[in-house]
Amino acid sequence: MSTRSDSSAPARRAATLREQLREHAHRYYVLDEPQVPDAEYDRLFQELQALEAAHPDLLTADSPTQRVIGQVLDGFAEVHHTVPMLSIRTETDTEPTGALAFDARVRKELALAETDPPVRYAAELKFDGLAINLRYEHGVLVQAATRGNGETGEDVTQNIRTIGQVPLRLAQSDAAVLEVRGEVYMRRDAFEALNERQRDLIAHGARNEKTFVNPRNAAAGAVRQHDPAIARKRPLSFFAYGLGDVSGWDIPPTHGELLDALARLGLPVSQERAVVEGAEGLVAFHRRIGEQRDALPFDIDGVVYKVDDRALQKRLGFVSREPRWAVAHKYPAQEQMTELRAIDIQVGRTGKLTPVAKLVPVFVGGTTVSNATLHNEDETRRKDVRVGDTVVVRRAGDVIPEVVGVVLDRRPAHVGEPFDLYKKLDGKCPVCGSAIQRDEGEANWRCSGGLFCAAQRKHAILHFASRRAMDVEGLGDKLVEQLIDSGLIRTLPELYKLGIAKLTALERMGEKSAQNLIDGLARSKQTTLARFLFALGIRNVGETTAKDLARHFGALDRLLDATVEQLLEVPDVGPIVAESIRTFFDQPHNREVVEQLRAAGIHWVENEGTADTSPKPFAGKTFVLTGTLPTWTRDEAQAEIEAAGGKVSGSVSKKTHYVVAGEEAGSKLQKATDLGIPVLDEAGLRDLLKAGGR
Ligand code: D41
Repeated sequence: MSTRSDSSAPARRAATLREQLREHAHRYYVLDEPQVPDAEYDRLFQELQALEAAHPDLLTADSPTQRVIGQVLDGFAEVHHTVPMLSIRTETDTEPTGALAFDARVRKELALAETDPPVRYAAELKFDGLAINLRYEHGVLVQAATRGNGETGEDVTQNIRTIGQVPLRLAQSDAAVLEVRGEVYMRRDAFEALNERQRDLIAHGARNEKTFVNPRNAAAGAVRQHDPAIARKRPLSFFAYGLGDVSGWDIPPTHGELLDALARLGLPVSQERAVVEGAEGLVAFHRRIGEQRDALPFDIDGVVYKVDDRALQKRLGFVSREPRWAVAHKYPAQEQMTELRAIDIQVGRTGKLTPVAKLVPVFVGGTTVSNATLHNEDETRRKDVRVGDTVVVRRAGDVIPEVVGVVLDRRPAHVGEPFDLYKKLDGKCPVCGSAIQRDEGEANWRCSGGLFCAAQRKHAILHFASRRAMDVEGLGDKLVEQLIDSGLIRTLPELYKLGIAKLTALERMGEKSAQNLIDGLARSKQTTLARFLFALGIRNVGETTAKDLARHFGALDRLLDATVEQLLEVPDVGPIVAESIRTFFDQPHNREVVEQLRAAGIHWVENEGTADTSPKPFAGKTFVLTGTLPTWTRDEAQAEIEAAGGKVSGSVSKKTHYVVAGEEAGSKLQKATDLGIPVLDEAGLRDLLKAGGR
């Protein structure tokens, strides 16, 4: 047995830890793509620190514990910080005792006696983003830089300029130099929207795109994005919390007043802050913000306490780049690792099939999580998530928990197969057994059962009854819920069999409302083929397509048996729509529902659309409506356009012929202008109708 320290068990462990920490730090700082949650990184780091403390001979100069993390990367100009950007000490004890310990330390350093009054603190949020220095000269933003290693950061002025909240010029300040420090972060809604867009791009075959594991990584990626046009599409926010270099400006005497002064200059400062007294005040703030954490629109990983009085701050000074007068008091981590036991498939109310991870329960962001979404098949495959893997779970805000990645280092030998949704379900909806389908360029598999599928029933009935579909008066959200949950109806056609006695047996259902519903149902039976088709909720068949189909086929039976080729003859019906229609009518239960509805007395005049011989001056023209018109509602304007043979689309593209814009028209108007598409107001539309579309 060798006694040399570099082959002992602690030495081998230290080497492994260093290697892992280096790899994780590279993924985190350079690739913006961490593999393990911060909490796990911290655990490894602390283990190494403890090991090195117990065996000082194992300490190496290049150990990650000896380095101030953060690196300057290629591609951006270096910025030397005139005043170094310090770090903040972290209190990892997430209990109130963490606040007590900080107050005790401050009192001790200041040599205060127990009888001395409480210390006053400024308490604020700890935003989970990226520290940035904004340099204003004579009130004008001249430079924005990342923290880097605290001494030297990167010049990211171009990207920071895209943040609308960051003033390019300060309100009433001619200070020669005013450096404002703060955190750039991404709101949770912006993050979700960004990832949704990324998933969509990936589903459409974009190869270089990825999703981000959390808002902080998305923000870091956006700030260091080399193309400012891309940075602009990743909406960031900013909160100010301190100062750097200052000359020609009187710094207020307390931190609380400093934040007020920054807000008056037009800088964003969080409203969630307070000046509090002593340890008790800190504990109360920590608790109050902890309760609000999920409801905040952005992630925080803790709160920050700062001695309020600047004179006291000076007395306290700092040790190894960390001020003694400030501390970050953490909350339970929002990301944790756990083991994936199984992957279930959930059917949503619109028929969307979502893979759901069944996990070994884990405490994340303050609650125990045992299920987490995997979003869709592409996402699951791209991350290569397999049963038996150790995965990273994120739970933040009231968003459903999600699996953000796999810790490949921990993959066991007996891991499961790559995920294959179709194979797993044998092509059938797990709720109703109907065929599942996935359109090209669509990220999600769906159940084609629609009206028949129990998971989609409530949604399908609501859609069926909606104003633009069968227009059943008196049948809303609550009632549908009651009808299904009470078991009064199980399928759509049963709606038309409801009698007054059964209805009045429902809670809060008087005779009058019951009669109203029955009358509403009776009235809805006289309809049009287009409305009926739209009401069926066939995937990809919206109102316009339903009208096209009704006009083209004239009779339901001709449509029921139309081949894909015949469907493709309908103007504006492409392969995806044709396939959806065919799949829908190929399901025996859907045919059955259609027959039962006809048997219940639903009827329309066949060949109504085809018999329409009125002039169609707008034939082949596509319109987009945006904003509020002075007299016509959106529906009325649409009806006028359609009566003249035109189409109304939801989004502006090169194929749009006219945009009709009213009051408060937004991005669609902008896009029309950009593309050089003619823009009409209501009067212009009326003129065009009169002129017959010329
Ligand atoms: O919200 C934050 N992440 C935050 C970070 C904050 N509210 N206050 C901070 N205060 C400081 C000192 C005390 C050094 C002025 C900080 C940071 N520093 C900080 N963030 C990253 C490195 C340092």
